[in-house]
Amino acid sequence: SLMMKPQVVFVLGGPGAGKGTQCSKIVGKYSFTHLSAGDLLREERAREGSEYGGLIDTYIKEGKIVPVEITISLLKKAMEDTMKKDEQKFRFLIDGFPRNEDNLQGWKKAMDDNADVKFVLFFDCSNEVCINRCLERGKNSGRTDDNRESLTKRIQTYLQSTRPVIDLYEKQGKVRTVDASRSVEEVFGDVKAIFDKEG
Ligand code: UP5
Ligand code: MG
Repeated sequence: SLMMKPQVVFVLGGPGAGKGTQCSKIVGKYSFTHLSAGDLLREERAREGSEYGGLIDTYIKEGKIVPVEITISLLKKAMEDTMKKDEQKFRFLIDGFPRNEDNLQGWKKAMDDNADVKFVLFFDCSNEVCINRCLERGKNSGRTDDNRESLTKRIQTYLQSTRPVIDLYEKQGKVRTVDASRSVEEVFGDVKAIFDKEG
């Protein structure tokens, strides 16, 4: 087919590091489509008739990582739908994925031949700043995991399962790290420099 092969930037970082915030800003300036794996899972949880709603709900509250078959099917469908509507839209920011070895294997199996991962944008932020941002947001986010109990688990999962994924990409020279503990505009300054350079 004449469709372009999807180009992907994975966006990783702890809970509340600012992945979603920065992705919105990137989309405003560069031609990317933002797909947040967490948002897609929350939508699927809310969808009437979803057979995974209950499972997703439990995993999110527990800060655990949902089995990759579910996440990949949502990501794949979102990418396909985007490209079907507008074939110029083949560049994606995939936010909050891959988070563990299972995610990595699932991506390899389903997507390695179907998409190119250009680099991994890593928002580096201390656990303390991450927790405080999420607690602050939790005052009115309605997210079931923006509370101390869930946050402790989210941080634990991040350190145990997601950091090793970032380390793996680091060894391949694929990680672009940004100090995410600064203001939104300062962080975006570094992000712009990366996207201007990578094209
Ligand atoms: N904020 C942002 N940037 C700031 C800055 N520079 N200075 C001050 N404040 C800043 O930001 C968080 C809050 O901080 C906001 O209030 C923002 O205004 C402020 P946000 O941009 O939302 O950060 P983000 O990194 O996107 O935080 P998020 O909570 O979304 O990260 P998580 O990775 O925890 O959440 P996600 O939605 O990706 O995943 C949720 C759960 O879904 C996971 O725990 C897991 O259970 C499940 N999941 C899977 O199982 N598999 C997946 O593949 C993905 C998710
Ligand atoms: Mg987010």
